[in-house]
Amino acid sequence: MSESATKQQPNHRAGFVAIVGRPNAGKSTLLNKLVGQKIAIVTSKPQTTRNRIQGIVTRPEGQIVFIDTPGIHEAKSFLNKQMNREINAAVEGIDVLLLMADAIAMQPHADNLLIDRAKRFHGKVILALNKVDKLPKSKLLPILDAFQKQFPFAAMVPISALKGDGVEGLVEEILKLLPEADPYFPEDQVTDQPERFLASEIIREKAIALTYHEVPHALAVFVEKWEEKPKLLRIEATMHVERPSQKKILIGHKGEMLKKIGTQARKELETLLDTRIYLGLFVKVVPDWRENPQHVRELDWHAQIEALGEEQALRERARHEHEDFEEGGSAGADNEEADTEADESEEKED
Ligand SMILES: Nc1nc2c(ncn2[C@@H]2O[C@H](COP(=O)(O)OP(=O)(O)OP(=O)(O)O)[C@@H](O)[C@H]2O)c(=O)[nH]1
Ligand SMILES: [Mg+2]
Repeated sequence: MSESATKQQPNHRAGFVAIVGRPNAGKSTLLNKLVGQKIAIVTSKPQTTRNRIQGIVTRPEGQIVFIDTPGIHEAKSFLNKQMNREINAAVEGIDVLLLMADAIAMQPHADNLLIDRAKRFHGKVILALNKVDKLPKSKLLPILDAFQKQFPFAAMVPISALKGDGVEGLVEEILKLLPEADPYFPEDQVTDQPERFLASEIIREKAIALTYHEVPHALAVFVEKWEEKPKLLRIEATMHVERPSQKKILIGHKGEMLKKIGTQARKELETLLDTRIYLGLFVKVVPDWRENPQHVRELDWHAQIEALGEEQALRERARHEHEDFEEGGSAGADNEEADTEADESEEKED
């Protein structure tokens, strides 16, 4: 990945940085603040982020490609295991590890998980101590001191991801540690996340914020239709939950909750995508989807894009083989590529 995306400057630095921390530490909030727009959803509930997302920060001196990750947690369900795999994938091949700790929710066990991550990484690690806007000043030094004793961080930066305090200082510390390289992305690109996926995430964010109890963790959103017309973008999405009781909460009395989620999501998406939007929302019960590998995989847009790429490559190959055949050859006569998948039938509750 050394191709120049924009013109190179002398001493220009560039590299990849994963933001790792426990659930609710403020990783996605920092990513949004850094890129200057919302690319990752943020809620007050832990374990919101499920996929790794890249956020690209370009400064005259260099470019940092940040990778937001799901919070470090114990893996219980298949979904949780998949989220941990996302963290591992994010840390692979990065230049600097950015550990994020929540200054107002210090937990010894969770912090050990953080330090273990740092120890397993063979490169420079920076600590960002977040939410210092809520921390009494007298407590700051003892916390930093405790972290310094546990691991030799290359830098420790107190920040408020929410307010932006300390965030530019953090960018400077990171840039110092990156190798000299050309930028990886054009300077106006802020994320690698497809708009379709962002839309499903915004819907999920609104639904999580408006509901309670077990709904947030049991919720998955799939965009089924994406039709771009000259003056209107038509989106249809289905929210999957695990139980009829959760479906009831999402729909609400006379459909009021569903309407609220839809309106909030539509308004935000209209601003983000700068177009008028029609948003159709549906709710479906898929019992225990979090334990279903096939279903969990469908949530991963990296896997979806890869599958799409493979599908296209297969189609291309089939087309070429067909052309060869028409030109008189016998290639492709015993093509065994066509793999028929079992029909996935899901329970639908109405
Ligand atoms: N006071 C304060 N709150 C913050 C700050 N940064 C994030 N928060 C809040 O912390 C909560 C969690 O933020 P997220 O950015 O979703 O946290 P996350 O680390 O991405 O969480 P997961 O995706 O669940 O792992 C939200 O309610 C944020 O508004 C901060 O600097 N100060
Ligand atoms: Mg997050």
